[in-house]
Amino acid sequence: MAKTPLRNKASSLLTDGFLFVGGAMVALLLVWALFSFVNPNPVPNPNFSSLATDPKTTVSELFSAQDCAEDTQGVNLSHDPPAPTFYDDPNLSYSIEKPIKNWDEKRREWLKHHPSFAAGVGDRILLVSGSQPKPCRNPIGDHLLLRFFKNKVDYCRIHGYDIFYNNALFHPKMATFWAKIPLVRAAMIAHPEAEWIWWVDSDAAFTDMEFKLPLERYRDHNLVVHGWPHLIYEKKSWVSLNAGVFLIRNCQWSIDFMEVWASMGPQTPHYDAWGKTLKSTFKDKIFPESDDQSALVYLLLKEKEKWADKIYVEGEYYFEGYWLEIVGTLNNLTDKYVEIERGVRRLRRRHAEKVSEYYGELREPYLKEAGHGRGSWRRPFITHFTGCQPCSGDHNQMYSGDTCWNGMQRALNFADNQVLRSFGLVHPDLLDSSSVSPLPFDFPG
Ligand SMILES: *[C@@H]1O[C@H](CO)[C@@H](O)[C@H](O)[C@H]1NC(C)=O
Ligand SMILES: *[C@@H]1O[C@H](CO)[C@@H](O)[C@H](O)[C@H]1NC(C)=O
Ligand SMILES: *[C@@H]1O[C@H](CO)[C@@H](O)[C@H](O)[C@H]1NC(C)=O
Ligand SMILES: *[C@@H]1O[C@H](CO)[C@@H](O)[C@H](O)[C@H]1NC(C)=O
Ligand SMILES: [Mn+2]
Repeated sequence: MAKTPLRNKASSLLTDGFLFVGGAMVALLLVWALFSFVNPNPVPNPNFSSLATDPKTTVSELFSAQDCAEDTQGVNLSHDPPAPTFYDDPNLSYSIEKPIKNWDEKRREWLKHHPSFAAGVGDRILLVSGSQPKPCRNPIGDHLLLRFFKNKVDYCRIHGYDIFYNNALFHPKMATFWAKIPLVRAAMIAHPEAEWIWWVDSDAAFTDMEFKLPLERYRDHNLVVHGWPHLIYEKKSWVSLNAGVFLIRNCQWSIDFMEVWASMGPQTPHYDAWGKTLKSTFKDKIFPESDDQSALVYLLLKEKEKWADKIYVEGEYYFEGYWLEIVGTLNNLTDKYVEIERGVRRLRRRHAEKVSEYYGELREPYLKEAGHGRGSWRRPFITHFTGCQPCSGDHNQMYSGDTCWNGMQRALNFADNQVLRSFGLVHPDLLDSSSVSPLPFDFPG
């Protein structure tokens, strides 16, 4: 069943934006080409021979064997001492139906035995996503899911995050939107080295490859969702937040919270009763089944004292954003970013993909005026295709299939252009993923 998005102003204005894409990209290419002639400011040529005094030395010989035994994060992947940990306790279960106690202590104990993971543990993120075990009914559904998955892999590679994409049902009765809860819970146990599990729906795409979660802001919270407090507490709307993207801390609080959250799910004898309760609580909820999103809003409303102080309702930026209000702005955003780069030579410097975060930070001062979220000219962080149902094809009837399809193409190609740039390519037409052009680079004159 399709979830109805909150703001459904299907404006025909948005489709006008599509016409501008080709023009904008041509302009972008021209600007890049022109850069080579206009900026006289030289960056010193690197001395490649200074890499090694002996030019026959290979790069790997420059580094010790010990460096090579560690992965890029400096963690030891071949160390698991015999001292027992929670993994050796036969009573500990991955199942959402079996409670876990003292998880924080168990995690800490594991980290003690795996000291190479201790450094940086507070910021370590595992991104989790997934889709159904079977082929999609929509003939192009699997292609779309592949591109959405590729987009997540790109984002994670650029930021050094791990990713788990799942196609198995972790609880036979918890399908569709309930499937993520037992999966996230199992991911916590499988990844004690990760402080955060970041669930991102399969129909959501990163559209700002540089932006990083402001983890410092969430220091005192355990769950982060995108939403609007007045719609939760005053309007009592089931779409006052979106449960398709959330960040949850790997801790006992989260294990307990997910147990309560899951208790409204289809695996319980109370499922039908919860459906009625949720439908009567939220006047705008039209379908009778209990769903994960209404259940989450319900817990915020009815068990506020118990949970709300640890739940951060993020409304400042597109922690996830409704695609229909985003896709029409993407070509204008491209222009804005080109305009910034035109004035700042170091932002245009060719660089290794691995150091992309550095260039993201360099860009920040020039985005100060951009704002965040709706109406901003900053790249939206995550664009969520709520209601488009790429896999089944059963999109919400308030949009045409073409609107969904074109929107996904534009967002995915917009994101891909940020990735391909490190490989010297660009999609000149956001609506045509098969077209690519070489990206002219801007070398010092
Ligand atoms: C480049 O580095 C090598 C080795 O460090 C040095 O001998 C050489 O003089 C350098 N060349 C230039 C142009 O700086
Ligand atoms: C990783 O752990 C293994 C097994 O304990 C050990 O032999 C190896 O030296 C460790 N590697 C590093 C780089 O510390
Ligand atoms: C596992 O659970 C059983 C039954 O609840 C209990 O008797 C046993 O002591 C537990 N074992 C451990 C290692 O905690
Ligand atoms: C894009 O920019 C043009 C020119 O500044 C403006 O007229 C138009 O309204 C913008 N479109 C959107 C969707 O923001
Ligand atoms: Mn979704």
